[in-house]
Amino acid sequence: MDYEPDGSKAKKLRVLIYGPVGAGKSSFINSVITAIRGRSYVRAEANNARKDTKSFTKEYKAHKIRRQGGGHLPIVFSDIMGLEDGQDVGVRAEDIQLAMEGHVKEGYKFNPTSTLSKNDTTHYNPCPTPDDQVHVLVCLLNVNSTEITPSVIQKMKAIREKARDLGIPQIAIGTHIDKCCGIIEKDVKDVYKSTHLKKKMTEFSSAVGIPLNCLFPVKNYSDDPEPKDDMDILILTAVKHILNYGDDFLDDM
Ligand SMILES: Nc1nc2c(ncn2[C@@H]2O[C@H](COP(=O)(O)OP(=O)(O)O)[C@@H](O)[C@H]2O)c(=O)[nH]1
Ligand SMILES: [Mg+2]
Repeated sequence: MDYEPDGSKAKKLRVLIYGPVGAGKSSFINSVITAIRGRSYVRAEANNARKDTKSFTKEYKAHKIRRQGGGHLPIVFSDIMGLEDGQDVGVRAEDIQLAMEGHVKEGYKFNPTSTLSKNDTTHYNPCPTPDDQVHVLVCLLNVNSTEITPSVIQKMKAIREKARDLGIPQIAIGTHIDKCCGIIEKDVKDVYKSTHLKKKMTEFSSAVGIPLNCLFPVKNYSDDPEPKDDMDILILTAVKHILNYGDDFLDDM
């Protein structure tokens, strides 16, 4: 993959992924790396304890993608601790805002009960450069999670509004489409034939306030890590839109 952001603005495109616990954020990052590199990849720790509702990814970490010929692609994906239902649990919307502005240094462990303080000089970056700042915000949801609780919706709304104020483009990705209906479970190629998925995506769109044309269905690599073209197409379609939106944002910077 040859991608270069506008180097006069930023050396790499920074993509921030947020969403509820278990939505498939870590799996999505692994899936992108698998699709780009053409071989299975497991690094961003995906949590296999399906009943677990507590967030597994706690540290703010940027995942780089190694280039075939050496070095890294100029894109980094940050996966953050999941949004959880209720006060003082999961990542705080305020911390996601700080991350978008580039104030959160890598390695910071999100604290559900308090927002990163300016006085925490080890983790707070007082003067973020355009490289530290987030260029695309990605909202990730399991398309089958019918009830997103009002408190999670509220947190997502706060994040979206902050991104809008900062002019950061936003897209949404619907995961677990294979568990949504038998047609897709049998063959991911038939993703656009499923009226059930269409209904789910429409509900998702209105729940998070992101238009349908900015919402992409994906089946993550989870049980079977072997690369497959039909899965890669959906994953890379989402990536292509992320890059396009990121470029538009850099243009406007
Ligand atoms: N069937 C299926 N399982 C998925 C998909 N995406 C993620 N998973 C599984 O869902 C669980 C939670 O995923 P994870 O990436 O840890 O979610 P996170 O909390 O958002 O980082 C794991 O068991 C994954 O293997 C998907 O598209 N389809
Ligand atoms: Mg995770």
